[in-house]
Amino acid sequence: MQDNVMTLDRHFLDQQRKYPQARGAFTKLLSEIAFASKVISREVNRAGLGDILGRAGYVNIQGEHVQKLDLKAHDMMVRILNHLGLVCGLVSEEKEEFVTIPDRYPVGNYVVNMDPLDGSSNIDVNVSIGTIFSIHRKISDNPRGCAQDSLQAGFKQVAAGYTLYGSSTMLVYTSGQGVYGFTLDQALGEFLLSHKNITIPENAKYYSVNEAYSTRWTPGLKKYIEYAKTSKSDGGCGMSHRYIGSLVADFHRNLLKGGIFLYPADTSSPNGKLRLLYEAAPLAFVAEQAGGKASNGKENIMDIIPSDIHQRTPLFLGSARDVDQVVKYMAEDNQ
Ligand code: AFP
Repeated sequence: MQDNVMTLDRHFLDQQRKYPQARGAFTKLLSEIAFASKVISREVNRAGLGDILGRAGYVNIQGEHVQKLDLKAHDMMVRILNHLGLVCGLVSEEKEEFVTIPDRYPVGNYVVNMDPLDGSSNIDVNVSIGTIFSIHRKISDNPRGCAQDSLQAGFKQVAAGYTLYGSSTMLVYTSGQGVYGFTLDQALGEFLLSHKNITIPENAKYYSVNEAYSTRWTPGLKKYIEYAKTSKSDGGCGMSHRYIGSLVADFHRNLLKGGIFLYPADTSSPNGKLRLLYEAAPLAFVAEQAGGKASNGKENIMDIIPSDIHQRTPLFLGSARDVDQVVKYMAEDNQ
């Protein structure tokens, strides 16, 4: 193997060596999240075999109950995190309450907020989906953690990232020292460094929004989208529109190519659709570390102090200049 091939674990070790006081707990946690992603990736790749192996909600030929893939992804994550002794609890899109680690396992000083399989309505049609994760340090006095540990502002995250299950499986993460992307080599079963120090292009090439909802938008947002279509600021003839409807995939494209992702509030969803703790905040951390920005239209996503573990937020995310621009247009709505 070439000397410059960097596996994820080797990268984590190199990063850890920069901090002599580090004891490796955090590195181990990231490494196990990566392992869980590999397991989920394998399941996602088998998703098309649903009709042959048994559909979710039915019993398969071995007589086992077939779980929906998003619940399965949740269970895989939880099973892996339970054993580590590094995490005291977690918030998952799949569970209403803060999930504590069973008493029979030791606990540690981290909490994980996650969407185990985001974009799950895309699974049946073979469209890219992803896992999103965010890690905080425990702050409560409760030795086994509680919701307070998850309800921290985005700027308190110690690491965040996502795994995209697309034409290849890619893990992208930040721990506040830049953004790194690793592509899964299926034959080796290893994530290999493929994208070092990712920076988001300054000007957005794409705008990503569900335009079907445009009649419910505010005047300021409508004006921004017109601007996006016609802006010649980049010497071009306006931005192109790309929308998959799978947040990780839409964000990942925009991160690499330059773009802005918008999921605004509208007249029927006054707080938007996306979740602050395990969708908006982790991607905001990645975007900021890549030189981009994230806003709810008024406030920086990273500064919002959550009050509910499943809190929703409007989200404007991507190239800095364009996030600033949409915020400026939307300020007109408040005048
Ligand atoms: P599903 O998990 O129901 O597929 O929702 C995906 C998602 O949470 C996010 O990944 C997308 O960006 C967004 O919803 C798409 O929502 P719309 O279908 O309303 O555009």
